[in-house]
Amino acid sequence: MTGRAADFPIPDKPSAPFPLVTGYCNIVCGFGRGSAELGIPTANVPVQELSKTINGLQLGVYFGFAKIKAVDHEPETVSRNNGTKVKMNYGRFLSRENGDLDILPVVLSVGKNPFYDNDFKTAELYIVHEFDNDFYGAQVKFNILGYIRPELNYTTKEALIQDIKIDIKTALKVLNTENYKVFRSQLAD
Ligand code: ADP
Ligand code: RBF
Ligand code: MG
Repeated sequence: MTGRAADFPIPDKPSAPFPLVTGYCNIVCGFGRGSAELGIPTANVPVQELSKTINGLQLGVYFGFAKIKAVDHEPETVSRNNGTKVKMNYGRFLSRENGDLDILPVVLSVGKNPFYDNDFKTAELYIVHEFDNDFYGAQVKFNILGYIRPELNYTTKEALIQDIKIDIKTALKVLNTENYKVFRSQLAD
């Protein structure tokens, strides 16, 4: 799981500019490709809601912890740019019993998704947890504890998926070490 050419060495504890922590950010809809095409859903957050420091990070893959909360709002259906519809449930199905509200490991992609030819930057979080429902319109607060690799272009969808799976493994391994685990508490209220 180590040794990909693009991997950066991960220090044994977060080193500057990390840790970075956000406030609660809105979970908005993107193109809907994460789950549909890659089988890896990502909660998209507007980059304008992120700090200058986070926006100044190089495009690539990062890891940390995240915590989601529901927003008190009536469900609403919105249209994507491509015309498909998304039902925003504002997190009303999030379940404490299922662990959905826990502080969870996250891999974060800050990039322009060259594989999909986007010309704008997105910040997307894959939260390492099985949710029974989506949670568009809910909010997420997260920290960034380290950097895994730069954003890459891929010739196949399978190669992108495979690399994301390696990112997830790498993140889980590091987040499980004492010097990183302690930063879960940054997200406790
Ligand atoms: P979009 O392009 O609209 O972001 P995705 O296919 O990436 O579409 O799906 C994202 C949605 O899936 C998230 O907004 C969230 O509501 C839901 N979701 C379900 N499980 C997860 C997960 N483990 N991590 C992130 N989002 C998840
Ligand atoms: N997209 C890319 O084009 N290149 C990447 O290197 C890349 N790395 C990613 C790493 C992770 C951990 C995640 C969650 C996503 C990554 N993506 C990457 C973004 C992917 O293309 C995106 O999630 C889909 O376009 C759905 O929005
Ligand atoms: Mg997404």
